[in-house]
Formats: sequence, C-alpha cells, structure tokens
Amino acid sequence: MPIRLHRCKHTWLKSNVDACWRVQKALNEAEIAYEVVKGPGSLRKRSEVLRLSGQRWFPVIEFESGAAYRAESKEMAETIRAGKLFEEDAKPAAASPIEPLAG
Ligand SMILES: N[C@@H](CCC(=O)N[C@@H](CS)C(=O)NCC(=O)O)C(=O)O
Repeated sequence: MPIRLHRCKHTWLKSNVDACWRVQKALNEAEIAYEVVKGPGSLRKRSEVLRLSGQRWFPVIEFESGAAYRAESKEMAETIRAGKLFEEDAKPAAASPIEPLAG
C-alpha cells in the first residue's frame, strides 16, 4: 500500500499558497506513489485526522506503518524534495504545531 496524503477535498488553486497542493506537488515531483484521502472542509469534522496526527489541519501524510507526518507544508515539501520523507516514519510523533479544537 502506498502512503496516504490526507488533504482538503479541493485544491482549487493548484499553487503554492495552497498547503495541500504544495505537498501533493512535491510528492508528484519526487515520483512518490500515494493515495489521496479527501477530508472534510470543516476543522470540527476532522476527527479522523485528529486521531491520526493529534491536530486537525491538512495536509497530513500517513505511512504504511500507520504513523503520521504533519509539519508546516513548506517544511513537508522540503523534506520530500530532500529525499527524507521516509525518515519521518521512524520518528516519534511531534507535538501538534497547532492547538486542536476541543471536542
Ligand atoms: N500554515 C499551514 C497551513 C495549513 C492549512 O491552511 N491547511 C488547510 C488546507 S490546505 C486547512 O486545513 N484549512 C482548514 C481551515 O482553514 O479551516 C501549512 O502551511 O501547513
């Protein structure tokens, strides 16, 4: 099974101002196979991504191991481009960069 990119339903802009597209583009350019998992637009409805990554923002990469990788999208794209994405699979989960919503 390839890695999974959890992202917004729509990447309207397909530009670097869109955090999800920034990471998806880096995966494409690095020719890394992935499945897209489209999540809800509302932060409050993102219980699956909260369970996976401890926070509610996209994008999140889920490895085959079930581990999740979430950082600022620019950092994620740099990690992918540097060929270091799979090093994140072995790391313990980082503290959430953004406070999750209650509930
Ligand atoms: N600064 C963050 C921004 C992440 C971000 O804005 N993610 C969007 C999806 S592309 C999101 O989850 N938005 C939820 C919202 O605005 O309610 C990053 O670059 O990773």
